[in-house]
Amino acid sequence: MQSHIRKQLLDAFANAGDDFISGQSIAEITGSSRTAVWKHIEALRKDGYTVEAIRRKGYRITGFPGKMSADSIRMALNGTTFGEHIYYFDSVDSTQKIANELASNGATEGTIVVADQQTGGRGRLARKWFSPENTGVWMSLIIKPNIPIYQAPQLTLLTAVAAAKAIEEQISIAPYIKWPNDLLLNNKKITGILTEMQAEADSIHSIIIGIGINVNQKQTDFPEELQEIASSLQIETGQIFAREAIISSFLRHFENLYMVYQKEGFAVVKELWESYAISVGRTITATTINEKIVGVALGITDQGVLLIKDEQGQIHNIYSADIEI
Ligand code: BT5
Repeated sequence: MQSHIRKQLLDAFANAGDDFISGQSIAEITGSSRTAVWKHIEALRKDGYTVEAIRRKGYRITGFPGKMSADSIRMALNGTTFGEHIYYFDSVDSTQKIANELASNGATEGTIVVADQQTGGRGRLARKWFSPENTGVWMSLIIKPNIPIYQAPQLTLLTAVAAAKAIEEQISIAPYIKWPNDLLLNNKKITGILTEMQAEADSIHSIIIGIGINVNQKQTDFPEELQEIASSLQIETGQIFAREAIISSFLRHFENLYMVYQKEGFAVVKELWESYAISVGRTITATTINEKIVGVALGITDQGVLLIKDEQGQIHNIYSADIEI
């Protein structure tokens, strides 16, 4: 579409606000035939606009490029049954909080909660997750796996693999996974994962998977304390990405892996996880609540426990720690 026609069309939509513009009017504005109107609408959609079309009423814009909506996410979903129920918020305390409430109230598997901005985004151990507007994927996914509670940590690892695959698909660079739940590019954190569980007695009711992916931030968008340790897809590639495409890709990879996992167990996920892991075979330092262990990371067990062999040859099982490489 020629740029002056595009501008006239966008101006007309802006003036119409929430009202629809008829196909006839669009034909007049664009100087095209009635049957060519859809081409202009498709051109806008390709540019990232969400255009609602209703027969006999016409068209109106309900979403803008960069500005997400439940509709823009729904339109991007592809090859996944997850995301049938989408709860979208421009600004929210934490998507984990909302998803936990939804799960308590019977939300089904595959329900997602997405926010453009979080004012109280959280990490593990009451840490904060920086979640500014317009730049990242801040999402919680509800799943209801039929597995014993002790296997739940495997889903954090499965999530890391799905996120790594989604990012690799977008930028053609494979991120590294740092045990248990960080994704790194150039040694800087681009994604964090937080898994929470609702369980009764010995059975899992729901698992809420929170994932934060830094997408379109510039380095200066990060607060000082994160400047050295955080990065985004834009910083690493110089490109801007549609967050909807990343959500779609993540859900597709997650669902595929999850199906294999439920049928065949953890082995496939474990192998993939180790192929993305930065630490396997390298000397790392694990700081647990009680001690500091330096040694070679051997891999993970089926329970997602990290194995480190120290200089004396002793093997340590690491359940929870901060890792330095
Ligand atoms: C995590 O915790 O990495 C889990 C982050 C999960 C965030 C998602 S967003 C959607 C959902 N809703 C929520 O409220 N949370 C989830 P942890 O491993 O504890 O790492 C937290 C640490 O990462 C912080 O202490 C900072 O050092 C660093 N950090 C905070 N914000 C960051 C960001 N945007 N990018 C990179 N690093 C960050």
